Amino acid sequence: MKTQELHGLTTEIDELRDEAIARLDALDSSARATDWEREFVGPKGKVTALLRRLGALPAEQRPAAGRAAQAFRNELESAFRPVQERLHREDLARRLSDDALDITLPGRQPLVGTVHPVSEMIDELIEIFALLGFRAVFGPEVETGRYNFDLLNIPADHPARDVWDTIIIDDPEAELVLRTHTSPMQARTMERSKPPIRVIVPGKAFRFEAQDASHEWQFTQLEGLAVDTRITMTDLKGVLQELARQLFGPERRIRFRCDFFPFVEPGVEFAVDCAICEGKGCRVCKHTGWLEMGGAGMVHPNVLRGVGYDPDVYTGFAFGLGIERLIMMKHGVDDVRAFAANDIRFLRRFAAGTCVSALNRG
Ligand code: FA5
Repeated sequence: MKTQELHGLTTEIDELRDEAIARLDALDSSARATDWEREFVGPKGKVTALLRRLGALPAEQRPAAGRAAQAFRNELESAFRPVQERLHREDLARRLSDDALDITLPGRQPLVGTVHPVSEMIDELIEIFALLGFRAVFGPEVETGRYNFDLLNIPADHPARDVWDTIIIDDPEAELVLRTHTSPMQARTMERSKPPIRVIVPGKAFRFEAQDASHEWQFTQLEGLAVDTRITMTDLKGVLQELARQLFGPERRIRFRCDFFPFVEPGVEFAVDCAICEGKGCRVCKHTGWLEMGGAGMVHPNVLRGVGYDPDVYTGFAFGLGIERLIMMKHGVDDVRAFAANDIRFLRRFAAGTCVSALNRG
C-alpha cells in the first residue's frame, strides 16, 4: 500500500510534468509566464502542494520521495527561466517598436516671434538720436490735465480737452486722461532736470478718434526736446534733417511749413521729400512729393515759465512725430490699423522686409 502511494506520486509527477511543459511551450507573453510560475512553482502552486503531501508517506519513503519531488521542482524552474527571459525580451522589443519615434520624419517648425515693427522703429530712433546727443526717457500713459494740457499752454477751453477728443479715465473734474500725445514729458523732464536738456520720449498716445487708414485711437509718438542757452530754429532744422537722412537716405530734404501748436512759437509742420518717387509724386506721398512727419517748433515762453525756467535765459525746440506713420512711409504700408490688427501675415511679411500693402490680404 505504502509502495503504491510512492508509485502514485511518481505518476502524478509525470503527469504534472507533461502538463507544465506543454503549457510552458505554449506561453506567448511575460504576463502569461508569471501566471505559469504562480500556478506550478509558486508558494500556492501545484508542485508545492505535492511537496506538502510528502508528510503523509511512511518515514522510510519520505527521503526518496522528497528528493524526487525537489528534483522535479528544480527541473521545472530550470525549464522556466530561459523561457521567461526570452518572453521578457520579446515583450520589450514589441513595446519599443510600438512606441517607436520615426526620427527620419522632418520636424515641425515652431513659430518664432519677431520684434514688432513699432518696437523695431523705436530702437532705430533711439540709436539715431543717441548719436545726436539725445537720451531716451519714458513717461506715464495716464496723465493729469496739468501735464497733458495746462503746462503745455493749452487753455481750459481748448477743444482738445473735450471728451470728444480726449479719453478721460476719471470724472471730468479730476481730468485724469490717457495722454493724447507724448508732449507732457516736456514739462516733466524740465521739472526734474536742469539745462542743457536733450531727450527723446518714445511712447503710446491715445485719442478718442474715428479710425481710418491713417488714424488709430492708440498710436505711438516720438517726442523730442532740447533746451539750452542758445538753441535756435537752425538747430531744430539740423536735427530733423539728420533724422530724415538717417531714416530715408542721404539725399533727403526736409520742408517746414507754418503750423499752430499752443506749446511752440513759432510752430511748424515738417515733411520729408518722398524717397520712393524722389519728390516727383506717387501713391505713397499722395502725389505731393512730400511725406508729413510731425509737428515741431521753438518751446513757447509760457511753457518755459510754467516749469520755472527764465525764457530770457533759455530757449529750446520740441518736435513730435507719429512712429507708425514713419514706418508707413519707410516701408510703403498703406493702413495704420495693420500695426494693432495682430494679423500674423502682415507681421511676417513685414519681418521679411517685403511688406507693401498692409491690409491687402492674400
Ligand atoms: C502732436 O501730437 C504734438 N504733440 C506734436 C508736437 C510736439 C508739436 C512738440 C510741436 C512740438 P499731432 O497731433 O499733429 O501733434 O500729432 C503728431 C503726429 O502723430 C502726427 O503727425 C501723426 O504722425 C501722429 N498721429 C497723430 N494722430 C494720430 C492718429 N490718430 N493715428 C496715428 N498717428 C497719429
